[in-house]
Amino acid sequence: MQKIRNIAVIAHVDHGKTTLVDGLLEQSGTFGDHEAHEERAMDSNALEKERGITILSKNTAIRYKDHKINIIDTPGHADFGGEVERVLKMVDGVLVLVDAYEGVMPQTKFVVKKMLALGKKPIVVINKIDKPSAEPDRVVDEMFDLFTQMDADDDQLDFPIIYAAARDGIAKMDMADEDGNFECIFETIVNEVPLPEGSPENPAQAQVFTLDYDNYVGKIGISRIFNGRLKKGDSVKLAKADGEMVNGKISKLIGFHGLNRMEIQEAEAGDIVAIAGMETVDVGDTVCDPVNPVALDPMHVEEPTLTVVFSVNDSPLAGQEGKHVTSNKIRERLEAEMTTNVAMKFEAAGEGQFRVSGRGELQITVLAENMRREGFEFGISRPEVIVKEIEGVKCEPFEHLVIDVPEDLGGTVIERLGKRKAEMKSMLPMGVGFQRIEFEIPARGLIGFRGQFLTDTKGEGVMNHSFIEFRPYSGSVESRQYGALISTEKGEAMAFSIFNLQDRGGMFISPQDKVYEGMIIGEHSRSNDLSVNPIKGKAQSNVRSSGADEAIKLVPPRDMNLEKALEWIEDDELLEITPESVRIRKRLLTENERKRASR
Ligand SMILES: Nc1nc2c(ncn2[C@@H]2O[C@H](COP(=O)(O)OP(=O)(O)OP(=O)(O)O)[C@@H](O)[C@H]2O)c(=O)[nH]1
Ligand SMILES: [Mg+2]
Repeated sequence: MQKIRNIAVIAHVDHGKTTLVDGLLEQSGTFGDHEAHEERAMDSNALEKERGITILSKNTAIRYKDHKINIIDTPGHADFGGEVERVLKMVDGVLVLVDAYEGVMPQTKFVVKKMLALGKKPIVVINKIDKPSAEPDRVVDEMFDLFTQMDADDDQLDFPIIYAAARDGIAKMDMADEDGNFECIFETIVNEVPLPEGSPENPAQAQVFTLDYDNYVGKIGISRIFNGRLKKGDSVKLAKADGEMVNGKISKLIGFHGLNRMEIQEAEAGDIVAIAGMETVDVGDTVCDPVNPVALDPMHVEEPTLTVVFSVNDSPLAGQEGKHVTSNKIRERLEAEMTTNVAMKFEAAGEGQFRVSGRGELQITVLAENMRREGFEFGISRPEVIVKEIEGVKCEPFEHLVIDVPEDLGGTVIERLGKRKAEMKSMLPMGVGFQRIEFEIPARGLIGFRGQFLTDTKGEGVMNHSFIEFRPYSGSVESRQYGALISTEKGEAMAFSIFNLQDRGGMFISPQDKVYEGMIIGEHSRSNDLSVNPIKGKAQSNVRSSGADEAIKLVPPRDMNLEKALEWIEDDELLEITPESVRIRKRLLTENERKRASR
């Protein structure tokens, strides 16, 4: 039997997980000498590369001495927290990274709590010790406090600590030591992470934790083998979540090594492999011995907290920029998404409307962004939190929010959050003139807050949040303070009219942009909506009155990308998303309709 170790790398967003995995691949010699690879090699899909964040967890394997180490890199952003929970079931130990300056952040708490509850063996990596502001000792204390608060058992509390600068390939067991390489990380994994339980001699049991798709072999289930052996060509039973047993056959077994996948003939208990051949495979299914099929515990999937409605685009510009615009196409695409993305849910919500639920705005914008790149055109409504009844009480999701702000701005932010029903939990100086303030806040209060926060802190504030639990509903929260500037006309925006509208508020459009009646072209500087005409040209007689006429000075428009626009809109507004544009509009396009509806 092979000597296998299975680990996951978990942490708050950006604390350096994927970078550390680069180092593990590199220093174990898994990348061949001449094998070219990019930075953060595991972030392989286009949106991950562009945004520099991990969206999907991915696994790889390295060899260290005579050990095989299967490594699963996980996403750190709270919206993808559901992935982490699933992955944790597949491993026996974890590397918990924490930034040597930022310390324990909301998602650190989230992942540590899950990891401890599942009884995994932690190895703490204090990363980015090269930062001038790093305070590794403080961060170690924070981690101890966190583990204690979260009821770690004695063995878990006795965690090894590694200090690292993952980006530079440096690690050591003591801050006072000379900088070393990742040898100490490999050794700690091999010595501390338990060998997989289970035996190759038992009847086969493998659980699927991620789905993949391959044009040649179809649906693939990436699975951890808990017992027995799997061979190419084997007949198996697939145990579904509802208890049904489906007959299947392993048409291909795929093994992992570094960034490569290769076909293998056989794999056994303890290993992580990809299994092809079963079109009905879902996350959580157990691939079992056909004679003695015993399902493993079903997988708990985190429930969604946020929902938006995707709809057929019915704006006056509909169908001009997208390839896929019909209700059927949108439905098919969403259905396809849900077969691999288990953290999201979808249901029809009326004619040409689909309710899509997930863990947060980023998760939803990632889906929308992928769709627009594939040529889709559609509308999206304002995100709403999911409200549900628990023991007869109306409840809503609450989040743990941590903000780092310049000291003199703390007051402003606290006041602002108070109106959004946030409760302050602690306030600490962070050095370099910053304060860290922690809150608990209804998720509803966070919708649309980020933009305001960045304005209030002049872009210097940092905010992070992560789901805590459903709690009793907390009454109304303050939402957007400013009204919209709404176009009354259809046509192309003119520089002259934009120029004249600039002192009414911040513009979202540039000259020559297409506009229509009911489209929102900017944010009013007051709280009410204002209808304006953005296509009025300068009267002929004035054209040459001043020499500088052509050079009207326009303030650059506010960049309303998908995320910002989604945060910004209110209930009576919609986003119109096409491969080329993100427009904001009123649901009801004419002023008359809006007046009638408001009565
Ligand atoms: N100074 C410093 N920066 C680092 C170090 N390790 C990683 N970084 C940087 O931190 C940023 C985030 O690194 P990633 O590896 O993408 O972090 P991650 O934890 O995988 O992020 P998510 O997957 O999005 O949660 C990148 O800009 C890295 O270059 C380090 O040791 N020192
Ligand atoms: Mg990453």
